[in-house]
Amino acid sequence: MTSPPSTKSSHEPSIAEVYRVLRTIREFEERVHEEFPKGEIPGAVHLYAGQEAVAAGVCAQLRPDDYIASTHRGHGHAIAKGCDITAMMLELYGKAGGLCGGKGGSMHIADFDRGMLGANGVAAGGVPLALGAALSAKVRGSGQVAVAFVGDGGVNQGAFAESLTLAAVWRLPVVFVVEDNGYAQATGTAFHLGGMDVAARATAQGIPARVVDGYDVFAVRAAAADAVRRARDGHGPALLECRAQRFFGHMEGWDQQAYRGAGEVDRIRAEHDCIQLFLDRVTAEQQLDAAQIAAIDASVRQDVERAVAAARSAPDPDVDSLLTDVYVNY
Ligand SMILES: Cc1ncc(C[n+]2csc(CCOP(=O)(O)OP(=O)(O)O)c2C)c(N)n1
Repeated sequence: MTSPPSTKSSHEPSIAEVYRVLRTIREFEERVHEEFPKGEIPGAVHLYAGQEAVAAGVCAQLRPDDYIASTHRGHGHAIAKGCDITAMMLELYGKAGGLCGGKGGSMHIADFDRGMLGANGVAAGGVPLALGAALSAKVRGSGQVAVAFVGDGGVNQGAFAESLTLAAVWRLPVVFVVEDNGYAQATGTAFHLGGMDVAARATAQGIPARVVDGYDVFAVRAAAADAVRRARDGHGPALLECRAQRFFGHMEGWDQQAYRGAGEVDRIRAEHDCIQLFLDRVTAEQQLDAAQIAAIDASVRQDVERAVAAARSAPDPDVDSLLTDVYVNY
């Protein structure tokens, strides 16, 4: 059912809820990294660890009926938007009961009930989907907002440039969240973006844009609050360029990172771990104590353990379901 128009930006999650999302994404990704070499997970898997603050900070500002469109590196977005992690894990393992019936895998996780319009194997493929959702929300007057997550490589696709133009011209309630993790596969941004800010491309089209420290969930949340409020109140699109590097290689099974500087990943893990930075701050400010943190950690570990166990023991999709939920039956 469509919610009535509202200028309220979100059900503001508590600090404990934000931590739970950050920790769940990290635990999910580290566990998939451990499980992948065992050979039971088919298809390509791109891990999001290191970038958790972006998904958690942005989705903290969204209503349950808002939309997100994701990328090939989409687990974090799905978790932050509230997708069930057992159903996600089943999907990764290609099992019946997965979010897409076990037919999509990591790069096609979608859950329309949560407003998750899908991960996407096509670089920038989700951006026009978010645009369409925003257009629909505007026409229906529903007060919903759509977020388009896109990588620094994806922004070099024509679909991204065209989407910026349409969003500006039609004043759509869409927020573009560019995740600059420093690399498109193995090509550094200094080369493929020529060292330029993506934010400048948006401002050139009259779209307000900010560069945000993507390791700082509080900074992301504040920037997202402004952008989402603006969109919801009918003032049109905004863009956030969030900078945070990933911990793992481009994709599982192809984890070599020779294109990164010596010690680069170790330094990021030691100095720019968004979860450690979050914990440093919330413990110093006495917003969470050690017992609360330990309880969340233990409960998340159990959830992920249960998800993996369920996925490993679940049956494959029934052969009778082969031709359901697909666009074309040959
Ligand atoms: C249209 C298209 N061209 C090429 C590819 C191959 N490809 C997969 S991931 C990727 C890099 C994407 O980089 P970025 O958007 O920065 O995301 P990141 O992997 O860094 O998170 C490319 C080129 C693709 N998936 N889609």
